[in-house]
Amino acid sequence: MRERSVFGFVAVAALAAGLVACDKKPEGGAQPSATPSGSATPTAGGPALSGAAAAGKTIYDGQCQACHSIGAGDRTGPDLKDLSKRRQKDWVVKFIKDPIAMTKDDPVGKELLAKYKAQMPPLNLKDDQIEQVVAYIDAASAAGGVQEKQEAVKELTGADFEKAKGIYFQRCAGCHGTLRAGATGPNIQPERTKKLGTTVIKNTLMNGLPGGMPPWGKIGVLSDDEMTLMANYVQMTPPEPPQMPLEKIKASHKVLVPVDQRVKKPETKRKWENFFGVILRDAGQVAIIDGDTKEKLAIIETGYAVHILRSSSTGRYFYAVGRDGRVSLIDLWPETPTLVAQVQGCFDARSVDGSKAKGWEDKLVIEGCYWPPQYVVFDGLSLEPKTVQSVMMKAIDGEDLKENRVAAIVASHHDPLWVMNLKEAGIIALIDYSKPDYPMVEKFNAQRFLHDGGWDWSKRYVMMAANMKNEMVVVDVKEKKFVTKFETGIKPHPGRGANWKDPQFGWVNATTHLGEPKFVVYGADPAGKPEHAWKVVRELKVGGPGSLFVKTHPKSQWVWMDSPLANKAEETRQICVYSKKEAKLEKCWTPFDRGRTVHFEFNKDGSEVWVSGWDKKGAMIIYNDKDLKEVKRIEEDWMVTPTGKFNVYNTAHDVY
Ligand code: DHE
Repeated sequence: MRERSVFGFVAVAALAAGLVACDKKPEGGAQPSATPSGSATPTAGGPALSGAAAAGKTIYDGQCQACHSIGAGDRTGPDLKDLSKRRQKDWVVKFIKDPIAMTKDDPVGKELLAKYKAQMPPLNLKDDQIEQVVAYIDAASAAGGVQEKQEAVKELTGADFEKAKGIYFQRCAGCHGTLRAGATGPNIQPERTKKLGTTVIKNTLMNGLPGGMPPWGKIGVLSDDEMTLMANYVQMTPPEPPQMPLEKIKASHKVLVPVDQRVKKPETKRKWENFFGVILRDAGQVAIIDGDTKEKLAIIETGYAVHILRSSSTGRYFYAVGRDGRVSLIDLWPETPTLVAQVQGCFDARSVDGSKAKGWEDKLVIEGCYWPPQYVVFDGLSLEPKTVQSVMMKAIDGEDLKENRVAAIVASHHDPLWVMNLKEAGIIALIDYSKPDYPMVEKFNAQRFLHDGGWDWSKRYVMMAANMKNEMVVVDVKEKKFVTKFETGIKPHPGRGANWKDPQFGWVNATTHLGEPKFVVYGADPAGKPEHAWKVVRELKVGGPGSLFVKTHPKSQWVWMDSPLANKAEETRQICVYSKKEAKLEKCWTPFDRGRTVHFEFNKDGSEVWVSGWDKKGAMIIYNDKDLKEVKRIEEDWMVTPTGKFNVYNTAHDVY
């Protein structure tokens, strides 16, 4: 495997994006089969094929096989053997064309969704390709089904085991969980993976899946040997991951510039509130760039795969958190921005934020861990560890959890509170940092598999995505009350979201989706337009699927959106903008000829938008927000895999 490859993430949806298709009762009775079904014994490897059926097999193996079998029993979706016997051809075609509409509106579709509890994603197949897939299913059914080759699981040991463990951590754990119980991607514990078998798993690793699982083989991240290794590894029992108690966290703590040796006021003459921190993911660095002059001011060695940056309340410091659980504190006031402290609170983390309430500015920092299941609070100026608190608890549906990851954390601007998403549990918690030991003081039963989100325009309500449940959840942080949850589409992924005033619906917020090409606007104005609050008010088909981020600024007339995880290469590089005033898509374009484009950030005055060209030979592409014309492209050697970028002022004040 190439270490730290550009497509490091994203195992979203993974081993089963979940075809929910055909079950027993047809709408309108049993149908004559296009090809008579044959013997009861499935054919090893499948029947001899030609023409449409042969072409259909290629599509089936790449896009359907991880969730369906033909004669080997139900998987995430139903066994498709004899599909044409129990369903009208028209119905099957309609279902494959638009599985989302069918599971929403069609009575059989609804029944299937209820039974399999997994939404089949759109495959974006053309009519002739759908014909080919159906021809293959018919031919395979006629031959008695397909018994996929079952190779014995190779028990890995020594260096092979360690290598597979490392690949799992880098590529898979984010979506499937450290213990593989599933979250953004499905469960891939041995009970399930052994049923899929080595061949099917390898196929999925090679081709990805339409719901967001990246094609690791096709994009060159995993070699054939590595895919074999991983296919075996995920059929073995997951290893027990290590713990990270307070003593160990303390042992990792380093102060590089003691607090009393730091400058007392900004030494730099630059407008530091318009600095940008740019994550250079695979270089393990963060670049600090002057947003006015576009000059690089410093490259900070932060360590492996920084995920996000947040600004301290005053904006003086950037906090960086890496996938390795390391938190770095970067001081922006010296002439050259400087790394002043570092600490490791976990082995795997995605979130960090500071204390933003009046009287608490820059005093504390919280880190949310993916593994171990805990949060850690540090001193805001030295990163000295103060407490570590476990987040192990039951899920809202009563399930006993072995893993409960801390996803997004946002800091209240009004009260000494952090809002924390507890992913597996489905709980949004409030942490009161004015109390000794920084306890969880409220726990709202929200929805399972919480991920990202942010504030409404007034910073009273948080809106968080429960992306595997296709819902947004709303909490009133001022009144400390759960408000509601509502469906938006397949796997909403708003980033921190986008707030603006819609001409008809008052204050609104929005998200795009990982699992379907859909931009959704929902009311967020319970005082001014209560009838629309927390309801979807507009929907648009855009770009991908595979969108990760939306972004706007109070001065902008647009909402920007990306689709870096789309199925088609050109869509992974596409940017689209939506007009707030016209309430329609203004335009989409492809600014980059390689890699993907991802994530947006405005400069302080809202006149420019920065977009990452996410590639080993990366670029920062900067647009004038008024006319959407490119003003600058930073394409230096050091611009390695830029992902998130954060403007000091906008991040400190949560402007989005
Ligand atoms: Fe992220 C935010 C988790 C993949 C870039 N990402 C977040 C947050 C979480 C999260 C919980 C919210 C943090 C907060 O607000 O406190 N991300 C995960 C994953 O679990 C996932 C799906 C898989 C993984 O293994 O990490 C994942 N994320 C990615 C990527 O592949 C991206 C594009 C590049 C990368 O770093 O690997 C990526 N995530 C980002 C960015 C943000 C983010 C840029 C911050 C957005 C913002 O504007 O605040």
